[in-house]
Amino acid sequence: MTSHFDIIGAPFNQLGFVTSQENTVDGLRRMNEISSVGLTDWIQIRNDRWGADIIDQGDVEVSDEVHDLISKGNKDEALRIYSSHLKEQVLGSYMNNRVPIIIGGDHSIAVGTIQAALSHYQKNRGEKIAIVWVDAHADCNNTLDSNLHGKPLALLMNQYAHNGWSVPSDVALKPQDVFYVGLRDLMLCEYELIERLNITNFDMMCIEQKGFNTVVGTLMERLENEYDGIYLSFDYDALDGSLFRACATPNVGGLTARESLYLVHSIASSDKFIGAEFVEYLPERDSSGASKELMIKLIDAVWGFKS
Ligand code: 6HN
Ligand code: MN
Ligand code: MN
Ligand code: MN
Repeated sequence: MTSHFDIIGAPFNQLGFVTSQENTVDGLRRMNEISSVGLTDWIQIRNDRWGADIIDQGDVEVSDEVHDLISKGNKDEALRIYSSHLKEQVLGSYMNNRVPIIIGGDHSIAVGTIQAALSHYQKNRGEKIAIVWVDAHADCNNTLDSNLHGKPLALLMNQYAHNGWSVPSDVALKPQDVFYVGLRDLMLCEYELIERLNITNFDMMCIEQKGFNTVVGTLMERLENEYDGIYLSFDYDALDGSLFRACATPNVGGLTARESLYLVHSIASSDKFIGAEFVEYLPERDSSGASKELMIKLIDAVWGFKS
């Protein structure tokens, strides 16, 4: 498989349980006091020595208008506007036949990225797109409680009928096209939604019972047989929070570094892979640098795992 990749930074950290004014994407790009290597160096090595084609397209900045809306408490409108900017940037990659790899930001950015993927592939081309959602959480909280980073799947599936949220049917995400991996911290409303909509759920109990390799095999077989395209949404907190705590909502009992690398590589090496996002990592909580190293490895696992 030869692919051309765009890195798109989405440093929007306003709608999580912990907000951050730091540019979380730059924290990964740069070498700094916690690490002797950054994503930028790593990309250069892949391009220069391994013949990859990866372009860092920079960030979709948070505009003054969006900042203003947040400071006035209008978070829904802030997300709508930021998502529409991010969607345009991701669509730009698709128009140029490139594969977008988006780095967050909190998980609310998925509203923009997944709208772009569904608009390009599902609406314009009539293709079937699967969304693999790797997370400790289900992110389909359809109540008004809590923060918008816990609701992107409810918004995308038209299950959040509050504050003017609705998605046109041709770009709405169908519940049967969602594949959860790694869940272990659900709200009751999410549990009920997953049951009612019958969403495929390879949660941590299922992973423990069947073994990770079997789960990844079953997942990939379904994706390869039933879909035209596969998009990966990877929330850092899917990782085991006893070791990886550099996020707003660390949670113990999750994926190991090795499992997550294997999962990302399995998905990205499919010819059907159409893009990914890596979200929720907060450099200011990463005192050892272990999480930064793993984040860079996870992103790098998208274009190659030649070791
Ligand atoms: N995330 N379900 C919880 C809530 O507050 O709605 C946690 C959400 C976490 C969201 O980590 O992307
Ligand atoms: Mn999430
Ligand atoms: Mn999460
Ligand atoms: Mn291909």
